[in-house]
Order: sequence, then C-alpha cells, then structure tokens
Amino acid sequence: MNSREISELLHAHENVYILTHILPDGDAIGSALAWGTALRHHGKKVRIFCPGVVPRKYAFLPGVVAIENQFPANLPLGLVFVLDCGDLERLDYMKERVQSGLTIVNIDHHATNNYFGDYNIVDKSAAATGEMIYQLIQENNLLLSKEISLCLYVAIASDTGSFKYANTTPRVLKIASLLLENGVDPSLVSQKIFDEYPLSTVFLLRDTLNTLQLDQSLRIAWMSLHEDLLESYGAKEEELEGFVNYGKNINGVEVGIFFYHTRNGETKVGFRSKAVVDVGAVAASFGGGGHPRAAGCTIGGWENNVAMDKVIQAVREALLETETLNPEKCDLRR
Ligand SMILES: [Mn+2]
Repeated sequence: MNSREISELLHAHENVYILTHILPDGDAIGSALAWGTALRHHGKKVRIFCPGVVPRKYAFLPGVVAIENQFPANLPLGLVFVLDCGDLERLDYMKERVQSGLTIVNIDHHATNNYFGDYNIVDKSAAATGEMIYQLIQENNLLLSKEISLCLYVAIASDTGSFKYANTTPRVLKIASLLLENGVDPSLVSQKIFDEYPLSTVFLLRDTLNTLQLDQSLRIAWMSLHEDLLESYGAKEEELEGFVNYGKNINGVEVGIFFYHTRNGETKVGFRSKAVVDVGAVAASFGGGGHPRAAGCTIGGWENNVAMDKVIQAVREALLETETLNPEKCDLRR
C-alpha cells in the first residue's frame, strides 16, 4: 500500500484506533504514541489501546497515560492501525473485538508477519515499527514534533538495543540523527529506558544471581525465581526482563536460561543463545516459540525441579548437536 492509499483511507475515517501488543516494549509504545499524536495533529479523533499494563519505565513518554487497556464494544466505526504485531494473537483479549467489522491496517516489521490486515504495510527490513512510522509521517507530510520525535527515538533505540544489534543500519542512524536534531535527549532516554530501575528490581536480580548454576561444560547457565519473591518486594513481572542475559553473557556460555516459577504451578522459561544453539526450536519442543537467539515457553504439570531438569537436558542435547555439526566449536575446556 502506498502513501496515496493511506491518505485516502485517513480522509475517509474520522475515528482512528491504534493498537499494539501484549507485554508492550519500547517499539510498541513509542510507535503507537508517535502515530497517534501525528494523526491527532492531522485532525483525527485518536484512541490508543494496549492489552495489559504499560511498564512504568515508559511513564515519561508524552501521552502514555491516555493508553487504554480495554477495547470497548460500542466504539464508533473507525480505522484500526495494529502496530508491531506479527499476527492478531498478539492483541490477546482485544483480538475478537478488533476483528468485528473494522478496517484493519497492519503496520509491522516482524519476519513472521502473516498479513492479517485489510491493508498491510510490512517491511521486514525495518529495524523497528518506529522506523516505519517515521517514514509514514514523512511521506504523508505530517508534523514531526519534538514529542513525536522522542517517541520514535524510544521505539528505534529499544528494538536496536540502543543501536548495538545487527539491525542497526545506516538508515536507522540517519533517522536517529534527525530525531536528535528535533530535540531528543539521548542520555535521558537511556537513563529512563535502559539504565534506571526500581529498587525492587535490584533486590530481585541479587537474589536471582544467587541461584546461578552452570552445567559441567560451562556452556549452559541458568537461574530461577519464584513468584513469592516478587510479591515480597512489591515487584512486577515486567522487572524480570533481561535477567536471562546475565547467564548468557558469561564468557564461554552459549545458552542462558531463566526459570520463573509462578504460584499456579507453572514455570515460565526464557532462553537466550549466543551463536549456535537454536533456542527457538528448543522452546517449540515445549510448546513455546521465538527466534533462534531468543525464545520462551511455559511449562505446567511438573514439579519445578523436574521442569528445570527436562529443559536443561533439552538444551544440552541441542548444544551437543551443534557441536557435532560444528566440530571447530567443540572446545568444552573454555
Ligand atoms: Mn518492534
């Protein structure tokens, strides 16, 4: 779909609804706020929705308090933009309402996007949905205000890991440069999104690091945490984001695993791998999914330690398989 079609669609609709995914990240929140603000300046009546709670660290973004976590049944007809979602399942409990007779525009950059929209703007080469929103704003001659620039910067910085992942292209850095010229303070964003956390997070991390274990080869590292501990510190599940990396980042470790035991007897498992093990396949074997380097699954029905043993064994087998395939990477003495 081109920018003329977008402007025709916008012309035909007064009401615009913007939705993004469950457990929203900086790209989801930043893109939704930027697009919503741009369209509001353009004269549209805009409402923004997200299933669940927006993490506290995004509270500094302009407009974030207006994000709604229920999609009402009686909304006036309007145009729906679904941002940063590879499929409609990502809308969780909002999915059914969104599908009922509304025109959906799917704007996304995930390689797995299944073109669920009536209109689809999918750019799998984009580092972030925020990068695509930047382009849409430019192509449609919408106002790129300072507050929109901040939201887009948060979106792009989040999905590129502060401009350090492989998706950090010259195009991404050019856009980031223009956003800085528009008044974005990159040190403030880093502090709010990446470098600052609640005291409860540090307590949780301290206790989690205490559980660190490695297998004999020193190539698999895991840690675990029970939901009771979150309660005792008044912490939220979102604060556990990134814990899994502490194991993975150890010199010589290939796979980091993080086990989160919930009160209803389930174990949520996060996987990260450094270079060779396809943890997406491991997670899929337990009914989960993800990417080769980052994945997750939820396991129920086993005692915590049994669940952990089964997962670690599966990772061990996946690691052994890669070492058979890549004998030069087989040095277990590292
Ligand atoms: Mn994204």
